[in-house]
Amino acid sequence: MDGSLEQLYTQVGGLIDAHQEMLILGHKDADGDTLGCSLAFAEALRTMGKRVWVIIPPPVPQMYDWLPGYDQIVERPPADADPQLVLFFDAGNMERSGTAVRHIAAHATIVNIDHHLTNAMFGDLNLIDPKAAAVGEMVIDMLDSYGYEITPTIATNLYTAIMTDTGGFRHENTTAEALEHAARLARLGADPGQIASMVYKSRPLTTLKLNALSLAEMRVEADGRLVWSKVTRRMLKEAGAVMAESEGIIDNLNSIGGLDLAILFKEVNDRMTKISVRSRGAVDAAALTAEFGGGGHLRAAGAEIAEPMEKAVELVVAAAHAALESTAGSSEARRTQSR
Ligand SMILES: [Mn+2]
Repeated sequence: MDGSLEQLYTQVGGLIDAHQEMLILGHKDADGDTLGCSLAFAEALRTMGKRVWVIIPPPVPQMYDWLPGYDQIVERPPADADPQLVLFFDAGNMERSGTAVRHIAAHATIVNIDHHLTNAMFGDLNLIDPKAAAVGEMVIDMLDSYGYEITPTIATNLYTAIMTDTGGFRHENTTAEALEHAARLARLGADPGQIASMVYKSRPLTTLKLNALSLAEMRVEADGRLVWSKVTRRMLKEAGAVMAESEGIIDNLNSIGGLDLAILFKEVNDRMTKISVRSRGAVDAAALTAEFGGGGHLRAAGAEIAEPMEKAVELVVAAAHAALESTAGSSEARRTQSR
């Protein structure tokens, strides 16, 4: 951990000492990292006698309803509360927390704890560590620096954060440090087999049906370097699924050999299309989504585009080809090298 980050952790510790009531905010389309961190940190704060409310923009994914503390997620703080300290975990920008930000008091102090390269630095304090595989790793460091005990339930939440953000310890962000943190959490009571089975082996049939419908319309372009597909409202209806169940489709696309860019288009409504992007080699997923007001990581990013599906496909596929062309040299070199 670098020194300036450690200083910021100490500053946040001072703020926590100075406040009795606080809000924890996650991001919409909540994932294991934002949920695990929010629930873990809330437990630690409650143990210290603080009043804490965890707000996750709805719909909160049901697939995580087994996480310890999930049932304590609320839509807003109670009327008698006036939390003046707000902690964000894993939110690249305020918009990522949707309407939940309405519950922030005008003069509240905002602490932004994140690992996205593209973080908008919206907090009064911004604790950003792009080297952290998951914000879960940063939360471990914070709890350690405050001397908070990592209980088995905190360990379960933080292990889930690290496991899911590394794609089950498979993505490039799976560093020795991430594995060491995970090992420590396993020693403290997280059950790796159980957690993996809750996350990866508990999918409803409707999720697989949606995968099948989406993959059937997969398109391959640029000599196999670009693969894209979509999830339409018609597919959701046909599969009996909700949009949250499309989460794994992009990783299915990204499992194909030889590609540099995988894109999934999700039809929210007539005027809004979301994209998920995965990249390899010299192609930067965050840079591509930034062209459309989005962001994320080098290898995984997303954006919300205020266009109907067809128009979004046209714009993003064109930008994808441009991104691939600008990295053509390095990709060719990489292919030659791997032979
Ligand atoms: Mn994350």
